[in-house]
Amino acid sequence: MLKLLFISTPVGALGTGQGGGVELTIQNVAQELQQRGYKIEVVAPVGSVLQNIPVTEISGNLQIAVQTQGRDIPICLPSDSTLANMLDYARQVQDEYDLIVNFAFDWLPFYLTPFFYCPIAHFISMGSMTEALDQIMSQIATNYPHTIGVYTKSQADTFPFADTCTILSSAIDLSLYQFVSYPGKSLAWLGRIAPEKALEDAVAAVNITGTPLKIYGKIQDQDYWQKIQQDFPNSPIEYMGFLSTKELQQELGQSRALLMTPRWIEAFGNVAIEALACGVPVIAYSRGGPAEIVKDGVTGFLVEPDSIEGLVRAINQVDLIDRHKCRQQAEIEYSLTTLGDRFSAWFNQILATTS
Ligand code: HBI
Repeated sequence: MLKLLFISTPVGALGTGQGGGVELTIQNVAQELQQRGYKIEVVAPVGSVLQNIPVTEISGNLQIAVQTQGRDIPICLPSDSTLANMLDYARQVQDEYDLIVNFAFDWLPFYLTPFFYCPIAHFISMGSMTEALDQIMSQIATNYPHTIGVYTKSQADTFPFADTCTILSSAIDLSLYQFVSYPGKSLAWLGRIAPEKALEDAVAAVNITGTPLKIYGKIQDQDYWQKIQQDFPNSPIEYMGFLSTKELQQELGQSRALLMTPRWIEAFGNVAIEALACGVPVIAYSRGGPAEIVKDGVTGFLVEPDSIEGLVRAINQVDLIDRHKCRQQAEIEYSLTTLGDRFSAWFNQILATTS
């Protein structure tokens, strides 16, 4: 069976939430392929934790989150870069593996691809971010066809090399999520608390409806979080912290609906399928990944992007949604089995063209 080396996102240790949705993707892909007999090793920053997957921890200084920079930022690496150290480790052990799978959304792994003799598959977990990344990714897309994988078509469409991307969607371990048919009163918002996720829109909406809103996720931008609380002093919101999947799904299942208010083109929106798996309808801006997930009027509502009134209207109708349909959609479209089928087909295609 194939031996795979995964290179993690370098922005934070796996399990801290700093890496957002891609942390879940690495856990789920590694878990499913290991179950199918693949030998998997994950190279990740010190402090990384995965369930039952061997992790090689690499020290050094973490990479700055690319979405906090502008489109024209120069390529940057801190001194003693964790990313560079991970790639040097991969270089040293590459002959023990059939394929390297890169999950870092950074310039260096793309630039170094021709320097490796082991083939590299690049899974990219966001839409287009900077000119320098678009350039180097386009070069790899041209010189190494089919080696770039994405979550969704709308994510791929943000890149000049859209047509060469392999669309892999996403999935969750459904056995970790329990269906809840009778929820409590609260709505939920879930994700990294940072400007691109536009939490302020969800707060503005519940400020109008008066519906309690429970907020889960890592506070990535403290000033941004403080500003929201100052702008909406009396809104019915409660910050619940960053929970593990186990704790999160227990809370999430009690929600009347999940609000998703991405300001950017959300590449996928793993939180949407986590909610559906618990029977929780999703109210989302009709933009990016969530627009490809939510079946409008059936498993939630798609709202005109950035429209607070649209969110309010959807909140007032959400009890009409049949929560069984939400769980059903997760089971049909987002199981680990379908994820494993797509990733192994992608890897086989790459190895067939590089051998
Ligand atoms: N920024 N530089 C950098 N590298 C990443 O791998 C990265 C990031 N920002 C966000 C991020 N990864 C993940 O949270 C998303 O891809 C899901």
